[in-house]
Amino acid sequence: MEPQRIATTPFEGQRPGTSGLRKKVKVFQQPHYLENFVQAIFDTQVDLKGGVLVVGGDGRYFNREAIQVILRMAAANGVRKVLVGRGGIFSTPAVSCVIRKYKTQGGIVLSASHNPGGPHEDFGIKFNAANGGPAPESVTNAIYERTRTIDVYRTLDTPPLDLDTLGSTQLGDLLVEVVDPVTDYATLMESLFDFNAIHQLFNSGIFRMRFDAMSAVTGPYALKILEDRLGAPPGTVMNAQPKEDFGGGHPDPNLAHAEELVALTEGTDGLDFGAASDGDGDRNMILGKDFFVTPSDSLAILAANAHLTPGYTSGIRGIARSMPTSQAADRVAERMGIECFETPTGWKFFGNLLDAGRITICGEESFGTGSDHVREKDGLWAVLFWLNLLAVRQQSVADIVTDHWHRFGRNFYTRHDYEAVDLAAAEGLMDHLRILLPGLPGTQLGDFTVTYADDFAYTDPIDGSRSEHQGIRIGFENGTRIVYRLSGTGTEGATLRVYLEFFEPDPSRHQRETQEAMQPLTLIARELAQIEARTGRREPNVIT
Ligand code: VG1
Ligand code: CO
Repeated sequence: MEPQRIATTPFEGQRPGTSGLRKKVKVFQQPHYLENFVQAIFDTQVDLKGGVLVVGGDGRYFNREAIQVILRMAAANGVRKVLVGRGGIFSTPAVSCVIRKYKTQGGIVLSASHNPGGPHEDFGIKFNAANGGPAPESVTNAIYERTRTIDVYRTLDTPPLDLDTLGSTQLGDLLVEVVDPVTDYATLMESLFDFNAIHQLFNSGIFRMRFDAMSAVTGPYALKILEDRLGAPPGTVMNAQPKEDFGGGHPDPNLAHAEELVALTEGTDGLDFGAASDGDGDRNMILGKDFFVTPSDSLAILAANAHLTPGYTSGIRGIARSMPTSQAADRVAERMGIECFETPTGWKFFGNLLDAGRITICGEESFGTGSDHVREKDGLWAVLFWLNLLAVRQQSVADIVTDHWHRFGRNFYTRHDYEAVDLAAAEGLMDHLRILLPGLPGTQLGDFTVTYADDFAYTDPIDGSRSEHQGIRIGFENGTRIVYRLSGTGTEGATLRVYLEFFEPDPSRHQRETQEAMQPLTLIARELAQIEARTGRREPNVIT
């Protein structure tokens, strides 16, 4: 079985974004497109030669074909062993778990996360390093540079391998081991949380919950952990069967896309707890009865209560949040006397801090929370964390959150997304804001005085690497902020994200409705950026 050398030419635009290379399936289906990117990984990540690689994805359309391509190329590029999830399935946090547990040289995750799947929808690929985390910018830049000059890739001419039967097969010099994608991950969760307490909560007969897997990758994980191990009643996991097109929906756990679940938590008969995860299993949404927990609050609450769970009894070392995430976590860190870091958007920026032991818990406003147990955000981990808290504190979700606001004050928070807007218009809007920045400090916008205005740049405290243009921040007194960013995960035009936040110390004002309370700031944000004039959009199309 001689490796073949196939001549190729570079494709434009193979630069990974916030989380890997994401494009329409049709783009990935072009001859050599996927192969070029994969070869660029092998050409730049030299430890993979003779090493072990983990491969799996969220099961979306094109997942299986892509895995066959990667296996043949891994064999032709001298990889010694590949661990692939049965059926080609691995959630993103499970890949991270397996890389770390077996000390492999890295992993390849196939997913476009919360973006829809199917022949006309999205696909994605990303490389995770030996620490289990998404490759840092130095690595993604090297991979991208390689795609610009690539002229040959290596593969084998072999039929597809069976991915559905556990066990090992030889592919040339490569050993391909099909493994159960759930077991190692479930074992890790059991080591972090009080499964007995959660089991008792389910047994109490007075606690009702649903977990919505959104027809995506977490179905098998949630069935095994929630229903089999923790004894939740059958049917607790909804939409548990992963589908190539996620049943036609957006596998995005938010109030707009998880409507069915949200409805189940509302009204007199509403569930006590609702949770959902995204396409690749790294996001989470947490709901109580008639209650939505913002991801920024969730991060702060998990950090403040971590000592109540077995995995974090000795406390946490530090917290990090992405820049647009609310400053609720900062208040917890301050009270606990621990460090708090503000990083650019994207999980890859947490990796060094986690590896260096500077932080234990981190999160993003985009429904992502995680800890040093892996190097990805982790949807089911957050759900189990909340279940553990509910079991120990014997309070409702709403009471836990309200209690937190009483202790720390409330950071009102919302994000407004303007999706699929014209790229040039979106870039023009950001340029316009950049020009305004130097003149803003000291000026009055509505009732607010600008205290700082900048284009966020980050210097990694561990390796000193610098990342610029990570979002426009306009700060006012008392932590009030407007942040503007363009998405780095979309595949059509541009998506403008506007993040709004203000702090309310007065408990008598904590129960206000968020969008209403935010209205003055919303109007300032729209006007300052000339959103309607520049994009033609009066209103955002997704509000979280
Ligand atoms: C979005 C979120 C970001 C998250 C990223 C990947 O990126 O804002 O916080 O890390 O998605 O999440 P952007 O560039 O579109 O704003 V996932 O669940 O797609 O791996
Ligand atoms: Co995701």
